[in-house]
Amino acid sequence: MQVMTPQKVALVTGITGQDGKHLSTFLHDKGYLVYGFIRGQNNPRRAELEASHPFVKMIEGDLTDPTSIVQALEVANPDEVYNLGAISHVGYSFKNPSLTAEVTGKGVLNVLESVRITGRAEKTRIYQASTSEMFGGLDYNRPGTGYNEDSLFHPRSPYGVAKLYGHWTAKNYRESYGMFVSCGILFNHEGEHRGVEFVTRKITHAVARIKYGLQEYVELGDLWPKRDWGYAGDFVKGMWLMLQHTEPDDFVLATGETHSIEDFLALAFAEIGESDWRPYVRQNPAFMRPAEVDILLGDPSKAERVLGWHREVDFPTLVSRMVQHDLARVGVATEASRG
Ligand code: NAP
Ligand code: G4F
Repeated sequence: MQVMTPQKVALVTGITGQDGKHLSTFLHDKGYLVYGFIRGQNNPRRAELEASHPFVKMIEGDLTDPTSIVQALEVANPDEVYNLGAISHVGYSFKNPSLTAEVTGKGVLNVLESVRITGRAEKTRIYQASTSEMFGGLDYNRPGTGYNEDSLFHPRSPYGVAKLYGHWTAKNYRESYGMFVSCGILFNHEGEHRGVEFVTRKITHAVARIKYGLQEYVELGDLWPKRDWGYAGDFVKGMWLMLQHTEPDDFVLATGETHSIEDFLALAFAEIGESDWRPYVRQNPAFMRPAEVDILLGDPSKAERVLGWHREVDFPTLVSRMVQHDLARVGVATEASRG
């Protein structure tokens, strides 16, 4: 007689975001029933997501509204909750620090407490989307070797501060109630689903439009900061691995390499045959931040050793993939508009 294993159920907040899209596909491919927690009465991203990810069952709610989280838990009754929802743009967080604290910080408390008070503390495993922004880029912890799980935190934005509140709240629920809550301290990860408000996608989108004669240049802020940029598809696998591990814990996911925005520009423009990006870039102070994170470099050795996680996509492949994706997308749209 064949023994059927029950289908696992996941509830993903931030379903319309970059990671929500990658993760829900990954979980669906693994046989999960995926519920997506979606914000707003008439979210403009809902139709797009329904078309690209028809297998996701949507539940409306907001991370600032605990009642809606409780209701989502009652409907989905998940084995795993992935809390990806956040105001995630560092620059925007300086403009709306209070809202960022409510969503990105207190939203984490709302998720944890909702799981606890609905009697799911033992059943439901939780992934919390922590971030390398909590380190702040001041390289006094482990010069040259990269930040790891034991490095000091020194957030440099309202976003980083809110994420640190969420991170410590998650650890507190693990220690106080024995809940399975794991925090992924993820360094920057990018790809074809990245929002155009982030620097990598802003650049690749602009490169494609410049190639098709739709714009002449791109306006950016500071170009010297360095980031440890990986591919989002690799990183969502790491989130899942954290919840399959025997113990809840904190893990850094990173590539172990760091590159400047100028490095990204050079590779992106080379992809369309331009050896010099400078004629196509103008600096605009509007895109500079009151405090900058100079350099982020992560040490993923714990995740590699304990979870068997490894990134697959390297930096040049990431840039090439993003530019080619945008060239194809902008090319199709341009052909269509020209009839
Ligand atoms: P993203 O593309 O900006 O997506 C953020 C998601 O949060 C969107 O689906 C957004 O929904 C949702 N959201 C915003 N406010 C909400 C609210 N009040 N209630 C419910 N949902 C709300 O971010 P991402 O790049 O996928 O990142 C996923 C998570 O990982 C975030 O928590 C981010 O801070 C963290 N993280 C990201 C990186 C990275 O490099 N990507 C690195 C480290 C950590 P709407 O469609 O309604 O706006
Ligand atoms: O692409 P960014 O906006 O990403 P940032 O600030 O590193 O944050 C991202 O990664 C974090 C993990 O480390 C996540 F937690 C966070 O949610 C988000 O996904 O900016 C990268 C760098 C910064 O130094 C910024 O000042 O690019 C610089 N930059 C220069 N010109 C710009 C621009 N950033 C943006 N978004 N837009 C510009 O025009």
